[in-house]
Amino acid sequence: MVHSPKATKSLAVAHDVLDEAIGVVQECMARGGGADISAALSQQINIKLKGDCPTALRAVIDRHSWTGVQFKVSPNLNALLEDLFKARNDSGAKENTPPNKRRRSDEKDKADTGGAKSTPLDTSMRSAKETPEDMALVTEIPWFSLDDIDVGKRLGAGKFGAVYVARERRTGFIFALKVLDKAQLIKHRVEHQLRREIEIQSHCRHVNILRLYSFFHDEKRVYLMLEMAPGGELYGLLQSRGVFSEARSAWYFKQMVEAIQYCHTKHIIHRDIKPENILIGLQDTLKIADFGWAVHAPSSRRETFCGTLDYLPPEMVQSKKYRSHVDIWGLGVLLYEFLVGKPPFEDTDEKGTYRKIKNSTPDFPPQITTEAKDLINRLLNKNPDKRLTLADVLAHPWVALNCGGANAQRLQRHYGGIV
Ligand code: AK4
Repeated sequence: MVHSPKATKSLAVAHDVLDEAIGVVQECMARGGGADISAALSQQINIKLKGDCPTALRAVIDRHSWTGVQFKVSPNLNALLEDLFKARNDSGAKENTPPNKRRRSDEKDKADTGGAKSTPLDTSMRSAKETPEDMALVTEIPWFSLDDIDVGKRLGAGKFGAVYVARERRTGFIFALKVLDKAQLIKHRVEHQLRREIEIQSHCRHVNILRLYSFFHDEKRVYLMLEMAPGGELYGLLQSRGVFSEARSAWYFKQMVEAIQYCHTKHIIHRDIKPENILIGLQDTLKIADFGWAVHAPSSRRETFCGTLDYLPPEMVQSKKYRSHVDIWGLGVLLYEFLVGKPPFEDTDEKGTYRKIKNSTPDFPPQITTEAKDLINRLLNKNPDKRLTLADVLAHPWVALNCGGANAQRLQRHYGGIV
């Protein structure tokens, strides 16, 4: 879109003002809960704000409320915003499109709930649908800060920050500390995703799921305290070996099936199973990590309670029924990649991969056994209804052959593992 010079200038002002507003909101956050945002804003940037759009300001507040700090928004903020709105119209800067206009529907009223002062601990994981059980879990989690821990060697780095070995000073407990840059999280609009990940992962207790012990944040960063997985990413091991033997694949695959089975009993669907998201713990115990794409499906309790299934259209019934089937497909792709060294529908471009996923059956190199092929084909059934269930997977001849009977002890001896 081409703007007039005047509009471009007011757009630039709006950006500056927004940056400054973010600064104010962040400072309020650093001071702890219950900050009076309207006083701070009018005191510090009232004059400059004249060129800005109030929606953008509301959005800034909304976008920071995910950290759990509750802002006290007194009625005079609304007056201030109305005032600014008028000022903006008067100055003719109508084209000002706030960069942060998109709002998250389930977060939008959070900024108005302020009032009581609360600690970061009990507000930081609060959501509209919180049950007493959830609250009990949240309050059980101890609250840490950087002063409580020693940070050691860097284990890895990504777009949002790095992972370090860390030790809790009081107990000497070793864990992995993932440091995420708040500005990056906000820039890429993934605050919500992170919040969901924290909510889901901190509720999971399974040997094959990486524990999220706790988390905390300061002015600039969010810190995740994670279970240490000394073997690093499974992706790295698969890269260096090319492929895994059928015995090793079966050992790994069974652990992943059990982890996903656990998730599904808790109505959690992972949706992003791949070697990059799997870490290696002690004695070849695999740990699923990164629940950034996971969702919490409605609980059966709620489904029965609502009792409105009779009225649902086919696409809703289907989506409910089939949602968890994506993980079964994901396990099929994973097993193929273990045995063949590349994903089954790989192509030169995304369009090609898309076409293959829809229409092709995977090709198998000659060394893959008939039983393994059979299992993979049953997991990669295009019809979600015809895919194996997780219980069927564990009972499949290939899994039974490789992980059961005499082989069970052999695997246990060879790989160890923590069961
Ligand atoms: C490595 C050993 C969400 C959003 C945006 C434990 C990020 C080791 C490690 C370890 C996340 C995550 C994660 C778990 C793994 C952290 O990665 O190979 C390093 N390494 N080596 N953890 N032991 N790494 S990362 N959960 N979640 O990053 N979420 C996230 Cl919205 C950006």
